[in-house]
Amino acid sequence: MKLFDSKKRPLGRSIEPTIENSAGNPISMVTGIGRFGWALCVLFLLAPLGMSESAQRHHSNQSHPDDAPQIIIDQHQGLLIETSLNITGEYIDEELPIAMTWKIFNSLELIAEGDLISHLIETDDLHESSRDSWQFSLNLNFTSYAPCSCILEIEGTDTNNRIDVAQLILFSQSDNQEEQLAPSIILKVPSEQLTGDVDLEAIAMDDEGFVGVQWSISNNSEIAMSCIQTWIGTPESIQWNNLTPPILQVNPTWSLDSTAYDDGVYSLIVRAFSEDGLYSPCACQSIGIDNHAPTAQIDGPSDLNEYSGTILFDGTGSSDQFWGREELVFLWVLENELGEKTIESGSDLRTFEVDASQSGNYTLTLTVADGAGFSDSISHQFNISNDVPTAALRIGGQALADGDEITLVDDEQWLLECGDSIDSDNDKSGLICTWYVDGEPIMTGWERQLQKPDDTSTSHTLMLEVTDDNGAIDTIIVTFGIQGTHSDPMYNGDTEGGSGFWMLMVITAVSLAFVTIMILIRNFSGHSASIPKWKRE
Ligand SMILES: [Ca+2]
Ligand SMILES: [Ca+2]
Ligand SMILES: [Ca+2]
Ligand SMILES: [Ca+2]
Repeated sequence: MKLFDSKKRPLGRSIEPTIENSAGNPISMVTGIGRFGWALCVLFLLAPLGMSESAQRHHSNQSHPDDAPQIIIDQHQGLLIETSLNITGEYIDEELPIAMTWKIFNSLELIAEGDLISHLIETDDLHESSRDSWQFSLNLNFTSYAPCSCILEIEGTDTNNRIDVAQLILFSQSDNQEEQLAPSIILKVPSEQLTGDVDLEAIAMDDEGFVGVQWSISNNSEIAMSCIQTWIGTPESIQWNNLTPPILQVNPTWSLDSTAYDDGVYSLIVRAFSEDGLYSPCACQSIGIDNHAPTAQIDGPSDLNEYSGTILFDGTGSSDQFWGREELVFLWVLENELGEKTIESGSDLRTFEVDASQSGNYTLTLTVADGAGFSDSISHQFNISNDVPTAALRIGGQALADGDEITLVDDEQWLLECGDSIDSDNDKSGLICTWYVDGEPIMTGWERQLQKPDDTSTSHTLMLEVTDDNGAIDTIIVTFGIQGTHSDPMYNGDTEGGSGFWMLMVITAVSLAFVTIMILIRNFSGHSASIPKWKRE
């Protein structure tokens, strides 16, 4: 957004003060920890609760930040220079800068500039952040600059293009004339993103000491454009607020109630004024005002069945007034029934993926944080259900249903299969088939051989038990026996009854035939047959 757009940033102000200042600049440490600082704090607080690997990975990525450089000038503000001055100071960072320059402004005019990078000499000093430091020394001849209400600006850029700027107010009076020198001003803003009451500080001096300050805030786009420069001329039609010249000889500080303004981008402008009626150029800085918490939103399913793949939860509906979603840091925390957490965070990390193959009750919490440290959280509970498998059994290639009875051809073994069993795609390949004969588990496997039972005097039961990764079970029980033995479930029923019937029929038929034949024989032979007769003789 505009605030962080380098094109609109006044020259020489740090790019991301919320990050670098946590290591470098004590001013910003007081005011806010910024978006990433906030996210890190949340992660730090969550750490003892147990982080998943992904969370720790994320955390470790941020545990070696590249801090913004820090430039310190040894000389005091408001120095009066007669002819020449030796400026000394330190550059503090992890490594040497890629660029380091100095510039001298007289009012709005750049009157001299040069390179400092070749003037850096490493020191043995150890710093709080255990970073290295390099000393610089710069000889400036002011004879050609006087009279001058000057500001020396030293800017260093590190390898990640992070910038620090140090500014020093200098006055140089010409030898021959006692001209009144205009005051100069340096504005110190604790952060680019302001919220609530903000303490602001300026250094406003002329060659005789501290002077008064006027300040103003504007959301005028032309002023915003000119704010690209560190110092600008006084904008037209601007309402100044006066800070009366301090009685004590200190830098003016004042409190800005940022809640008096809508969230947005503004230009903060200050100028110094002396008792002589002289004004400094205006120091201008682009600031953001944010006094409203963002709102978190999660879109995603609440109930679903397991499958191979991921469920996408979408936090795109989260938003922040004026600043929008793009500026938000997203922190996702997924917690399962065991209290195990998976944590992911990142800028505008709008979506979160969950493995759909792991059934259970989950709580997904999204926290979004804006640049001012406001945040909002929302929790979404969802359940991934496990499908109970459906067992499917084949013996010798024939599909059987629960309760079936089967007569097996007399053989030594028969092929058993359970591969047609049904479950969700993620569970299918992991199904366990356990085979029971007469209630005894004998083997597991998708394809096995059923050995011929030793006892063929009675029928047997075969049970297939199909179990998925969640322990959900389905079973099929069939009764089997071997053809031609008493074990055949059909042996005592249709087979025996049928043969008895046919036997009876055969016996009856044979008997009938026999009787018929006997009758026929008697009939044909009876009359002609000689019946033995008694002879009288
Ligand atoms: Ca650095
Ligand atoms: Ca906000
Ligand atoms: Ca499962
Ligand atoms: Ca299942």
